[in-house]
Amino acid sequence: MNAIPQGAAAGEVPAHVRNAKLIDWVARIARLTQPAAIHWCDGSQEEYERLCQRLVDAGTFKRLNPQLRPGSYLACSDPSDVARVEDRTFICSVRREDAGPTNNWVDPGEMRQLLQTGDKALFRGSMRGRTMYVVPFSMGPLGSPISHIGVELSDSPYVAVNMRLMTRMGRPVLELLGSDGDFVPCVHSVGAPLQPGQADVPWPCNAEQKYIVHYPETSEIWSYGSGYGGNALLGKKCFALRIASRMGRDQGWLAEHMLILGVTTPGGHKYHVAAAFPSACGKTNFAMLIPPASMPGWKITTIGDDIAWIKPGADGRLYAINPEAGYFGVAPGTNVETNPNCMRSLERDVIFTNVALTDDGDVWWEGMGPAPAHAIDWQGRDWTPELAATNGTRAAHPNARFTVAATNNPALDPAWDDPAGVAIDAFVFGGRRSTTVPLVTEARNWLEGVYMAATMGSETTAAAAGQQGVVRRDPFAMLPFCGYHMGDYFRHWIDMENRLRGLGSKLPHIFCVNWFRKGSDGRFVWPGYGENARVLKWMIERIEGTAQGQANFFGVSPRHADLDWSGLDFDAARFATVIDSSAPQWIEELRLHDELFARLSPRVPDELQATRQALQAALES
Ligand code: SAT
Ligand code: MN
Repeated sequence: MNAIPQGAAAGEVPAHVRNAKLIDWVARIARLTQPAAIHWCDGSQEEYERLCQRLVDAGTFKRLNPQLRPGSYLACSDPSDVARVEDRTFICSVRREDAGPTNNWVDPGEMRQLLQTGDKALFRGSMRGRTMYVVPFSMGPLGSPISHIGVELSDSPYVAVNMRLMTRMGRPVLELLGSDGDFVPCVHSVGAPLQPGQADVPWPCNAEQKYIVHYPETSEIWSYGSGYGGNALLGKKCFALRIASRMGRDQGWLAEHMLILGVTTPGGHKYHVAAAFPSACGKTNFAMLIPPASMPGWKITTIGDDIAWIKPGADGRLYAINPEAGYFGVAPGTNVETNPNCMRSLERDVIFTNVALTDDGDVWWEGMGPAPAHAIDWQGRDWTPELAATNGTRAAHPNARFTVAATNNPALDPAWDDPAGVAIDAFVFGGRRSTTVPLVTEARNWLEGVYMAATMGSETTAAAAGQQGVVRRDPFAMLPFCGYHMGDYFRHWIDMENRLRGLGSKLPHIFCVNWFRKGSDGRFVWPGYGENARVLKWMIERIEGTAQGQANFFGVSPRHADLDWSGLDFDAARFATVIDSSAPQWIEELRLHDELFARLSPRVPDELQATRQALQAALES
């Protein structure tokens, strides 16, 4: 056995690391996983470049043409490791009921046996032949009262460089941690130890076994077998949503799957909107949206594109930070029309994963623009438009991603890194629904808004492994990300109303949107993207008390005349097809709400059951 003696692991600790708990934990994980070396990340540019070069040498990265895409790389993953694996994701709370029926649960003792303590535990020796990177990171602005620190130990240099773009990472975090600061421990292994002399592959992972494991009571994360996205960048979904949602419930705050944007009106008033959509439903596009030319004076700025941590302030308003410092967005479909700010963000210093490589050393994906005559697809094969037309081969994987620092975004909000956060004026909830759900509806009160969010449905996308395009209930867009019982999560949201009212505050407005209604021809009716600014404008004017709407059996929606149509040809008849609520469809929809509530029973708050009954009565009358 080439076990690392305790002294060796401890001996590699840089002098500036003073946190005893951290030093001890790193030594313990090194004894368990047996890496060949330990690298403490300092987060510097020099280190980033050195690790990227190591990835180039290993064949994981291809350096892109520095004239066309300076400082950028392409990684192509193993075809078996391309998305989050929800069926391999576990919430190991002490009691099964606390994980709830929407999470996979295994007894924590049993899981620890399987991963850590048993003779054949998966992490035992799992880093042999590899370097273990110690990645200290802050989720949120350094030192913010809303932020938290984590440390990820990973045997993947791809993870280390991605974490540098996605979080505030390195030495400043260790300084903040000091000698006795607390952190969330995150252990990640690709699960592909190397025997002496064994050659590595470009994308090591474990095709047989994957475990994405959370212990919510002790705030620990253990991830095994995958190197992709949310499975491996543990600050993101694992910490900032699953672990943090549980921390927020216990401590009185919210960890949400929401973008945060700033809207400045022509009158110079600034509002902040937090919006929840499931993965790959356009959160990044919405967060970077440019209003159409016909809306002069309106300006939208990005605070975050995926996750929000939100805390009540002493004034009773909700203050939000983006815990992340970069974007891990879907590349396919992104172009100068759908998201010009994003395309500008991607001009340099980007890590692309699973897009195609063009012959001039640049990247391409479906929906980016004119196809190249020839490219190498994400699986390393020749690709031409002719081949694609004959056998449907995709150049980029549908869940292909870019990783880029937030500071690349030309629309970045000046307050994006403000430790105080921004005060939220509105929540928006949206799913991908080809029928039933109107373009926009405002909830008449907090409870109605919570009901809308709790019963949200969405058609599944390529962000998660599994069947695509089927409607599933995705409450608050948190179905795969809530670290505790979904019914208790609804209760936490309902209770927030009294907490805020007690502090004497005006509550944020709540809206429900659906950009994805389809016509009888199967095509999207609403143009979406930049035109969504019209809907946003209506929301802001509702907050200001100037816009009109019409009460439905459920909330308030605009009539055609209530929206600003200047510069867009979208007549009342077409509008009707995106705003209407068809009674037969809603009767079916309410039945699906019942199914969700039955699944979560007995922990569904009575208030939501009562709202459900009231909706039925209103629909029938
Ligand atoms: O792979 S991730 O979980 O980071 C992306 C997503 O699902 O939104
Ligand atoms: Mn997401």
